[in-house]
Amino acid sequence: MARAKIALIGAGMIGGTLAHIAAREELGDVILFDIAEGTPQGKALDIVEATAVFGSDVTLKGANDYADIAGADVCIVTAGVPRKPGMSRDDLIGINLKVMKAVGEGIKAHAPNAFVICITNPLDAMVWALQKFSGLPKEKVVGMAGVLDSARFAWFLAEKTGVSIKDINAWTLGGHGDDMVPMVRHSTIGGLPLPDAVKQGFMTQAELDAIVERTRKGGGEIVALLKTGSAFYAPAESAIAMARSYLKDQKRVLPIAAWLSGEYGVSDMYVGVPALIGANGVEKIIQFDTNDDEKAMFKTSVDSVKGLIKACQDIDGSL
Ligand code: TXD
Repeated sequence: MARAKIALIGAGMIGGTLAHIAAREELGDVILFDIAEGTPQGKALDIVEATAVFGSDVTLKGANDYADIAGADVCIVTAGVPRKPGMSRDDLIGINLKVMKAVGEGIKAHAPNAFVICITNPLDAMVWALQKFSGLPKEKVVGMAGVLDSARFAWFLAEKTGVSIKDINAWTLGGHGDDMVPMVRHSTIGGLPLPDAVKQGFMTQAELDAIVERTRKGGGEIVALLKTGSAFYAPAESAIAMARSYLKDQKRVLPIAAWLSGEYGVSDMYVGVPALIGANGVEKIIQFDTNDDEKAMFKTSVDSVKGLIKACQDIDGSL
């Protein structure tokens, strides 16, 4: 069987890290695409030389022409500009919407059968625009944010309680903004829902509240430390988990930005929900039961995504 072809659109910090992980894992042959000349070629050459050391039978190639992504099985999109300190994700909207138009048209022309994972911020609006610009089926276009936000939530819980990260299952839903919804009742430590973990003394309620708050601001915490860009290791790992589930038909249930048609009371937009990813793309949306508080938080988050979509429509009349 031929090796999978993975096209990485954007060869910046996340794009390069994605290429490195995909190569180490022998997930498939990698095309690293960017408008910057030299960067994708240089990174591809650097990583392909490393395959001699870690022994992976994959090829990597840098590209500035969309023709090189032809027939890709997976496209992971990081093209655009990242946040600088003091910038909100929404400030990026004008610049990155234009980038999504170019990328969507490139994918439509050269890789219409791909499973597309958008990472570019503001995520929930950019994945929506990318689906429109590319015209690909909605179950084949998804956004990565929830896996990352949930990973941060899980790690903060592991650090606080001293329980192995392997035995923590954390979920965040909603949009990828500071009003995302960490699902306290549905997240577990060793199978115990977090409210029960508090009762059993793993942490205090105040400590749990602080972790929820830190999760919401997790992206900004890294931006403030790095000063010249945003997180890239954990975002890349998160997108690879999604690509792997598609390519290997693993049918993992992951929190992703998925197109909703009535689930969670939301229609015709992308928001973070648990979804099963298999060989057909998004095969099922999993619906958590939500109480009034959770519903209200989810609605606030959905409303801010609606605001971003409206801003996109104001900028580009074709949307
Ligand atoms: O959870 C999440 N979804 C995120 C999202 C977590 C972290 C970062 N998140 C966002 O990912 C971030 O706000 C950015 O919008 C993207 C990519 O972040 P990265 O850190 O990789 O940004 P870089 O290093 O600036 O890389 C972007 C590359 C850079 O090489 C540009 O030359 C290229 O994108 N670029 C383009 N490539 C192709 N086509 C076009 N039009 C283009 N414009 C810029």
